[in-house]
Amino acid sequence: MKKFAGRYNIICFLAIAMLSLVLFFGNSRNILAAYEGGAVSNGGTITGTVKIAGDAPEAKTLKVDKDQATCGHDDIPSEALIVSGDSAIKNAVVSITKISKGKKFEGGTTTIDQKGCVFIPHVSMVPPGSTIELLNSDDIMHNLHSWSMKNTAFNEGVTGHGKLPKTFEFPETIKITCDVHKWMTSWLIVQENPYYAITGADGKFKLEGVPAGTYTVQAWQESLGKTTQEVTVSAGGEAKADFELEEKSKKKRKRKRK
Ligand SMILES: [Cu+2]
Repeated sequence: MKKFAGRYNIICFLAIAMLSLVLFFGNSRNILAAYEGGAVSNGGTITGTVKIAGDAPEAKTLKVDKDQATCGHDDIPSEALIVSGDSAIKNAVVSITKISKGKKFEGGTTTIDQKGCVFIPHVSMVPPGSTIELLNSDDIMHNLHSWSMKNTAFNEGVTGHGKLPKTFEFPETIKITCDVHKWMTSWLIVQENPYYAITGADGKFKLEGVPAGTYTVQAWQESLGKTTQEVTVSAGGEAKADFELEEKSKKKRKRKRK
């Protein structure tokens, strides 16, 4: 009887283990296969500008209070919100939130550098499954701390002129900081599909090769959050979508007044 129970336990254990494996790999494959890339004939474009609602806030600076021989003695301009004279926002990310099929997903950033105690680029994007070289071009120790939930989080030191390759499997907006120098922040967006753009100083963006259809397009900025709108693209056509993002403090004040 004991022998039978032992065998029964082993069979149950193996069955559960196999089921777990099937569910795990099936599930992760589903996540990775969420977007199907291929040729798009007669795709349209979505263009527009991302601006801040109301007056542009005063530009902020960050205090450099460590390793000044390498990082410099002066305060550095904060990149948390860069607004030009005509309210245009730099480094906003515009993307189609859900699209299952479209153009091939290629490109994306290959490196994020820590140079002069600043992350370069400040905002970047990669397809899921990409490996990025996280570099340290300085001659001092930096740290790489990823505040990720879906991808494996890391918090590791990187020596001067060292590098740390990391792979990002799942779509997620990830804040990366250097815990040695508190002013250093970068944002990596592991984007589900290739329909994204990071705005330049003029706040402008262009999404190309979009199959005809109606989509939810999102504009996101690290300090202001996100907003969405429905955009319809016709075959070979150009759809316009301008976005306005509001400062969180202004939103709160409005809510209180209501
Ligand atoms: Cu650092």
